[in-house]
This record gives sequence, structure tokens and C-alpha cells, in this order.
Amino acid sequence: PAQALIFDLDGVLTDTAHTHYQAWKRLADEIGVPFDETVNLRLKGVDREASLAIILERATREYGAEERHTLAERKNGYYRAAIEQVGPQDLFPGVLALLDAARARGLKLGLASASKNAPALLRRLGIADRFDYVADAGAIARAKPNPEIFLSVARALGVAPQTCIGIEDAAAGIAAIRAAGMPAVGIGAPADLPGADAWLPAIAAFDLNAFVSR
Ligand code: B16
Ligand code: MG
Repeated sequence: PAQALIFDLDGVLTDTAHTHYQAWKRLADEIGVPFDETVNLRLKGVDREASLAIILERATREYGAEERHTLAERKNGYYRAAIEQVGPQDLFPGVLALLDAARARGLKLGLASASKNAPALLRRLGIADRFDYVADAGAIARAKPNPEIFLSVARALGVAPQTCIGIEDAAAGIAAIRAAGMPAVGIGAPADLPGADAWLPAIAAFDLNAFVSR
């Protein structure tokens, strides 16, 4: 039987995916690199440095390591400023009810976000104390689709990976969950999230009875 739910954050519990996009777009405009929603699809679930590398594929010159670091920091400043406005009202519908219901069934709750801003965002959303363990994105060496982040959460929760259910909105995240040996629930369309065991249009549609047998 399932013992834990492990959630992604951006795109699963709240819509900061768009906030990330706006911060990257501002940076890309400033340095004159074309960037749009289509390119942005490739950034979903991808960490900060790798996201910048994807954006700079369209640059007309090379950017050295130090310069890339400065650009990534600049984007992060824009993002941090934007999430100052985030509050509990920005949680997707159904999140609190699901966390409560899972807790009532004795399930452990973990968070596996690639974002180094996840702890700050959880506090803003008012749900920081609802998780038994939040992955330290800065300590993860291999980004999704590598299973490391999901395995680190299972280990910290003290449960076997196959007794966890991973919930993700990004293809790289679904691949990471599957590689960790966990069942994967995709938030999105099957065509965008190959390999998931089930797909839901939004977290509000997550029915514990369907996934967790008593
Ligand atoms: P940061 P998730 C990911 O979070 C986002 O989906 C991705 O767009 C972002 O670039 C990444 O976090 C890194 O975020 O720059 O804040 O460290 O979907 O894994 O919760
Ligand atoms: Mg995500």
C-alpha cells in the first residue's frame, strides 16, 4: 500500500511556472535574445542553469561561465521579487483538501521541487509546515529526469520508493519518478507526459481513493 505522496511544486501546487516565464522573458528581452512560450515549454521542470542554457541557444554570441552565472542571478532576482506577491490564495484549488486527506490517512508528504526558491514559496503559500520533508534542491547533483531528487525524499521519509506516489507536471519529472521506481501521476495531457501511470487535468482531480487502497 502507498505510504507517501511526493509532490512537485511549480505547476502542480501553484502556477509559478508562468512567474518563472515572465522573469526569463524580461532577462531575454534585456539581452536581446528571442524567447517565447514555445521555447519556454522546454524549461518546464528544468533547473536554473539548464534553463538559461536553453535560452542562450538563440544568442548571437557566446556567454562565459561567469556571465551566465550573473544572468541566472539576475533572473532569480526578478523571480524573487515577483513571488513576494504570492499568498495562500495562489494555491491551486483542492491542494489543502488533498494534503489534509492524505495526512488523515497516515500518508507521509514530501516535496521534490528543482527550485531553490521552493522553501520560500511554500512559506508564502502557507503550506511549509504540512510537509514531512522538502528536498534541498541545492544538494541535488543530478537534475530531473535523474531520479535522485525523488529518491532523496523517499529516503528522508523512511519509505520504500515503490510505496510512494510521485505527482508531476513536467515530462522530465515523470521520467524521474519512473526511474525512481515509483508510480507517477501526471498533471497534464498524456501526449505531453509520456510514461505516467495516470493523468489528471489538475491537482483538484486527485482522488485518494483511486490511487491509495486502504
Ligand atoms: P529556481 P519544479 C522548477 O520547479 C521549475 O519548474 C523550473 O521552471 C525552474 O527553472 C526550476 O524549478 C528552478 O527554479 O530558479 O527557483 O531554483 O517544477 O521542480 O517545482
Ligand atoms: Mg513542475
